[in-house]
Amino acid sequence: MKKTCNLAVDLGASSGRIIAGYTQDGRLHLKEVYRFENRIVHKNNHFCWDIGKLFAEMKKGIHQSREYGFKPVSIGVDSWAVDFVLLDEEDNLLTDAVAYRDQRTDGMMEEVFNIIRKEELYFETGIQFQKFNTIYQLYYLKKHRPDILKKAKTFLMIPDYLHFLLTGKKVNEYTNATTTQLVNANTKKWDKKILDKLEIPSEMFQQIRMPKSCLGKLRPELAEEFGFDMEVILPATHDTGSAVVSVPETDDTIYISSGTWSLIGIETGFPICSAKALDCNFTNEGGLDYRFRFLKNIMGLWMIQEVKRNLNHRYSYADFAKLASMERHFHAIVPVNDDRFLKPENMIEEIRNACLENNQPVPENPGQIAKTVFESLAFSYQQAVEEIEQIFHKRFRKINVIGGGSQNELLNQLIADKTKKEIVAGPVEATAIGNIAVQLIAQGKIGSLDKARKIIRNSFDMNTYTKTE
Ligand code: ADP
Ligand code: LRH
Repeated sequence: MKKTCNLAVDLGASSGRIIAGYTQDGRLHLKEVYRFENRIVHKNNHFCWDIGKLFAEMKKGIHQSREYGFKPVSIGVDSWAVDFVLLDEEDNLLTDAVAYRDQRTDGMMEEVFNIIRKEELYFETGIQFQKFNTIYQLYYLKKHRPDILKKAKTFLMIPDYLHFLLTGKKVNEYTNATTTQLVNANTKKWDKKILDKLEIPSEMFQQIRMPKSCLGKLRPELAEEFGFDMEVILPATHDTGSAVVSVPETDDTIYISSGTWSLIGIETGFPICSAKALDCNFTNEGGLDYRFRFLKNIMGLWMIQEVKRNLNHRYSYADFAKLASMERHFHAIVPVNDDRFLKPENMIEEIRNACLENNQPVPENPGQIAKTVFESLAFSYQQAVEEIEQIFHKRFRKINVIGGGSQNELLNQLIADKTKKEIVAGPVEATAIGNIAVQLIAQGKIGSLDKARKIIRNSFDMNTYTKTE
């Protein structure tokens, strides 16, 4: 007999995975049924995501879950934030899924500030300033492709579009919608005032729906193709929103969701839009049960992903951590959050140039390059921790590192050494776990977020690191 499960489709910028989750003996269990590489492709003069491939891979994963002996009862999709597609009146794609690293938004943020004051934008939305936020992507279209905006009838973010392909229902999920910088932090609705000022048509935005909402069953033709039907339930479709669901303790703990990006912050009950928060560029992203993720983006392991690519994938991530740990006496720090590292031609050269310009030793071999990346990230985390503690007038005892990057033992140790805090590493698949937990809450199989966090705490191994003497 097949085993009942919930499916999480977790689309990261570096890989997509379809993970089956089920509870047994009071614990949550996971089985990765399918994983594929995700990357940015060059298309029509822009860097894009291959949205057709993402859907095809997701379908493969669903088929694969049956091969593993599962009977999925529900599914939910999450992905990286800010990116979107527009549909015409016949629901055909009007745009490619242009990726946030594309240069089309260069200069757009400054132009938007000429129309809406930066402070006003922050106090309305609570969202940090990143040049690739959806608001600046849409402003680019308004300026340079008004023909597209004119034809657009529907705005859907990446998981919204995949949910639409699964069900035929068009909605904008709340947690991801907040990352557009177009949702009012107080009303939790699309901010019509901002949209009107920027002359972005507000009619193309859909109803904002909360995580845990059920979108209904699969389109009949898909149910037929799969040979079974299931519910589509909205998780926190922003991957970071799902990941933070998996942070078991939130009171005296700072989290770092460590993947392509490092998202460092805490969970709050309300948005904090103080002058200091603005000054340090912290964001207030919408979360489950109207909680907020007060955090900032740090360039993250994207840097090592690019180094790996530049070296033709000769080394694995585990190799980089090992080679770097052998470079005990090499130390160099680069300002990881500089835009120069967002999409450089060659990451290794960019890191070396930054070292030269900042009077740092220049890394010569893969171990030294990796050491520079990890040490620079740890340094940036330490700065962010200090900012958080200043903003909250409070000292936090622990840091919980979650996501793929939590497997990097060297980085975990560097964070412990720099911040002098206890580091708890895991779970690795925090995002998929959070996605599945929300489906289980929606189905009444887990009572609440707090209960889900307790179950997660008891279900997955976590490693602890403290400062070396
Ligand atoms: P995303 O969801 O953004 O694609 P992940 O959470 O999957 O990111 O994390 C990917 C990162 O995890 C990689 O860039 C890599 O640095 C790190 N990673 C993955 N496997 C290992 C490993 N075995 N050892 C150390 N680091 C790892
Ligand atoms: C991490 C993430 C992050 C966003 C970025 C675009 O995957 O969703 O929270 O800022 O991608």
